[in-house]
Amino acid sequence: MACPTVSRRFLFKLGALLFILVLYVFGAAFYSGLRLWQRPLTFDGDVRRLLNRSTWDVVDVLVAASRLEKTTLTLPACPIISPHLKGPVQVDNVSTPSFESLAAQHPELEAGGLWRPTDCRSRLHVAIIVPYRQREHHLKLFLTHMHPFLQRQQLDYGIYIVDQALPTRFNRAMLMNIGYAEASKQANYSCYIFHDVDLLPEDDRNIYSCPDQPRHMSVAVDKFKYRLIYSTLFGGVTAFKTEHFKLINGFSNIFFGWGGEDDDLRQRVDHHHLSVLRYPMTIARYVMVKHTREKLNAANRQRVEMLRHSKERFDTDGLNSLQYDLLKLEKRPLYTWVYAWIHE
Ligand code: UDH
Ligand code: NGS
Repeated sequence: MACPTVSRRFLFKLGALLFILVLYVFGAAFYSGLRLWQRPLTFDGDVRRLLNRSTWDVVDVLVAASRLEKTTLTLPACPIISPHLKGPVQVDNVSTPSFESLAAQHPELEAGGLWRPTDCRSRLHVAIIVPYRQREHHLKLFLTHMHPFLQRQQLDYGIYIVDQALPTRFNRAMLMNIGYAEASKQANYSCYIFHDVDLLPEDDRNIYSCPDQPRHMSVAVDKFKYRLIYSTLFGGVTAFKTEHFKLINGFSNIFFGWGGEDDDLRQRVDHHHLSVLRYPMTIARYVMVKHTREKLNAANRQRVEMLRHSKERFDTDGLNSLQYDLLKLEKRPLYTWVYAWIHE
């Protein structure tokens, strides 16, 4: 009768082992759950990252998913046309509140100048990338105007101010690439809008989305009497689906000083057989805030010659050759500040 004794002992050991295992599983699940409940979750930041992990972060994913369901997933999709649009809007290009009072007016913003509707699930996940240096007055006007504008469009958006450290010559195009690179580390944006700080849209039916082809947004600017100064103009504000921006290898990095970088970008679009869309002139209207040209952004004398050879560089000069030093990335109340050093 040795057999039943052995098997009883064996069964007891097995039972104990199973008990410890179950305790371990529940303990870890409880701990993971606690960790996630303690802070706000974002779909892109948290769930995507968790989904990339393996083993037992499955527990994290389940907890995250159950929380999302309570927040984002059960919300209805936002209507195709936002009910909050006003059409033509007044553009204030004079008053300059302090950043503090502006921030106080926007308690709805998440740190870093992020926002998404709370009553519906946005259809659009957009990063607004702004090249910047020493234009505080413009920046205040921009933020004052843009946050309410983008919110009326029910976008899930973030504003990234990409600030070039002194004293190298200004490089608008490279700042756009840096903005793209840094914003894409923060979230999985499907749409990038590259936006001069001195352009303020006058009509909120000018939706900041990225359609199936790149879009030139700043079609009719007051400075040019609301006319397109040449048919292939691609400066000011442009919108790209992420895959298209990657496809064209972003902007060129070699245009220091004013001019030409937008024409180079346009050539990249054409080269990849993409077309450029535009909203009607009656809607895509902008006010350009007045300013003089900065010394470190003097016209680039080589720009015309450089444009002649653009095509030779498309595959080697752009996102895949981007080099910079990130001096700081700060999630400020109204925007994410990306402070970068560019070598010339
Ligand atoms: N920018 C800065 N700081 C600078 C230079 C440029 O923030 O020192 C940014 C800003 O976002 C600006 C964008 O780069 O909107 C484009 O630069 P820009 O405004 O100088 O170029 P734009 O073609 O205007 O819009 C040039 C007009 C020069 C004024 C001529 C005066 N009659
Ligand atoms: C073109 C420039 C573009 C510039 C556009 C509008 O001539 O970079 O004017 O400039 N191209 C070249 O110089 C080759 S604006 O009047 O808005 O400052 O964007």
